Amino acid sequence: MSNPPKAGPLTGGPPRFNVPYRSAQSPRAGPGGLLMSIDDEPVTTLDDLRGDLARRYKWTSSSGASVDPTIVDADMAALDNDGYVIWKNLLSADECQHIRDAVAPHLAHPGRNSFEGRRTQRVYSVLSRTRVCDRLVDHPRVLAVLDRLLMDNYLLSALQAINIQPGESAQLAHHDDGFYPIPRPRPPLAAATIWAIDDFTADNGATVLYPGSHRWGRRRPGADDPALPVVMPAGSCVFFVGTLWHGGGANTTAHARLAVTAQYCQPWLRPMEAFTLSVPRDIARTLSADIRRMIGYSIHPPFVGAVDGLHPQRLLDQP
Ligand SMILES: O=C(O)CCC(=O)C(=O)O
Repeated sequence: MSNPPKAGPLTGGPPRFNVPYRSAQSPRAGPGGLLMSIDDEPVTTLDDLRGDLARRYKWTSSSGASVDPTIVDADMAALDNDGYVIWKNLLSADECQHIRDAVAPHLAHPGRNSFEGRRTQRVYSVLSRTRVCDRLVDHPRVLAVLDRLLMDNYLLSALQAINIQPGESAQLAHHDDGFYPIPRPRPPLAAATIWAIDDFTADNGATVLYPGSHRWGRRRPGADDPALPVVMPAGSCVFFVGTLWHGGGANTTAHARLAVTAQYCQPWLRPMEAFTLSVPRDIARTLSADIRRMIGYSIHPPFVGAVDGLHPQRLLDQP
């Protein structure tokens, strides 16, 4: 898979924005009140707008940097080849139980259509309800791959618990970045994790993947395309690129199948869930730096995501 270029979309032509930096023509006060010379002007070409202009909120590396690069190389090779990678047993049995206990009170009505699942319960806005899924969202193994797959300051697009109940039929196959109207084939604009909180079996609703389908052009899965149910024990995670065709499986057993899915997208796209609206600021202040950055307290250079011309993190610094 060819990674999207790590450059911004500003590629030539005159700027159509008012750059909120003072004129390069006159000296100006820099950090500590020192006068800065014209040589310190950070923006003299459009290429300069692709970098980190923040003076106060510098980029920090994600916790994915803690993962051995050779492990990430192998994950990237699997994603390139198959479109997915499975990581077994990342969560303990206790962690899965905590997630079950925290999610259970919110499992209410079934889905409103066959895509959500008429016999499937979904919990949205998970970040505003419980902290038990945070470790899934910012798991270093996930971030290490996202750090290579997407551009800096990629965003969390969705976080849901999905409980597929007995009698549910297979979900319509789809790919998760399909609602962005950019034709295929193309690099992924997004990526997804699905965490098994219960064991995933071939007949209890395990996610069904179409290996290699991330490379397809306009075609959809047909009856002859090999489909792979992601059979994995509770605590495991399947990571796949946004171009991979997949769907929730049918549950023909007598027991529900609980999963948590966290989805991520390029920093210049609109996420599925509006986390800056759904997560109150006093909760946002308690989140990890990785999650804060991914729910929108970050900038896609030079200005995407700004609040009143400033870095959105400033909102969390105010009382
Ligand atoms: O629950 C699953 O296994 C997959 C669900 C899914 O792909 C979706 O709802 O977009």
